[in-house]
Amino acid sequence: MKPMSLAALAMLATFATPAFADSAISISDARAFETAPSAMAGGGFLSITNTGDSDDALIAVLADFPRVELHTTEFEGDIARMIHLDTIPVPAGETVMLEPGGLHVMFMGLQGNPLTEGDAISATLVFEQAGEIPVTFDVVKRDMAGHHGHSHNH
Ligand SMILES: [Cu+2]
Repeated sequence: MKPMSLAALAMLATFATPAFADSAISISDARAFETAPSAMAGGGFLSITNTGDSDDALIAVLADFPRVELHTTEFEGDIARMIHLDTIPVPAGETVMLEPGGLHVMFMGLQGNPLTEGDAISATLVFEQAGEIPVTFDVVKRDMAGHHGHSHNH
């Protein structure tokens, strides 16, 4: 195959895909709970949809806090315990919900800088395949963030 044909192929590929199609990952409902003034950490929640054909995983969240971790919640009876995860898998064709009582992003080291309703937290999600995706977590009141019936696929 001549180099020209390769270039033509590359162009075809470019035209066949809409902008941002690099990423098979789409994000919605990014929000965080407001926290008490003395809180050391706050939870971030969002929906991650993998519209692609290959599995991906959220491997890190970068934000302007001393530490940001991925957590899940396990219940032993009524006691909720948070467990640190290295990755959150997002299988091909699936939506993974990070929501209260389950998976979440933990913004840590707040010490005296609580999350306040109306704030917006700029963050970068890092995926194994899709790479870095910027996201803004809107800080909302706890009861709004806990809303059910919000968890449908759009
Ligand atoms: Cu946590």
